[in-house]
Amino acid sequence: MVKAGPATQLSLYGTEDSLYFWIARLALHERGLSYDIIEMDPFDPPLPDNYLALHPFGRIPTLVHDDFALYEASAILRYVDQVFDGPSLVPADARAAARMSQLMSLLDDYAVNPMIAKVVSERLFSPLEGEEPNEEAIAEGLRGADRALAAVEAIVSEGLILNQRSVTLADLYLGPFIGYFVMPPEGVVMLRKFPALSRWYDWFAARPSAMAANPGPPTNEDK
Ligand SMILES: N[C@@H](CCC(=O)N[C@@H](CS)C(=O)NCC(=O)O)C(=O)O
Repeated sequence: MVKAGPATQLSLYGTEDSLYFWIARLALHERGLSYDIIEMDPFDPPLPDNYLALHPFGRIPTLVHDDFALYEASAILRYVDQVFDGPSLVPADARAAARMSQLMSLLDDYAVNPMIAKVVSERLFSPLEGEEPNEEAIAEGLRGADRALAAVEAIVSEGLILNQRSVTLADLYLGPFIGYFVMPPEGVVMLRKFPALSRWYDWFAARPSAMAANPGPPTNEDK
């Protein structure tokens, strides 16, 4: 295990207004690591060839630790957990560990599109581009979000993970999804339907790593 210091260099490529960049930053803050942010905006192409050499799909984030480059947020979280000092972020219990993997995968597959690509992008990011939010997309996103959050509520209620006792990769993954989702008012209203998840989020959002990594609502100045 190592602590990032003079002998070890950590850089995170990405841009602040990004879900997966926020997730990766959370892991670094959770471990109390110092790191450089190298600004890379995938929504402002073309990306430089030296970045595409690190991430052939041209997305963010990418973590570079000394001579080791790694993309995919879930892989970054697992790497940071294993390499840097701190309490394990993967449960020892097989069922809790499996539930954690399930949660991360369900968020990627069933929550990004409705919650982030539809509700958050349309309500928060489109106006910054001078575009009217697509209300139909938002309504469809809210229906999908309801279904995804009901599944998350069941997992929180079960208590194997997201139980406010120990932090796992599931907490670090879920936090930014909910953090973005409650930036528009529709998200705040919907979250209230899910009491266990709401209690978890109140606890999570007050943790120092969550507060340090939260980019806040996007503004025109970020553009
Ligand atoms: N599976 C990837 C997803 C990364 C991703 O989609 N990042 C977004 C920003 S949150 C991105 O780079 N989008 C640019 C694009 O879609 O072209 C991961 O876990 O890192």
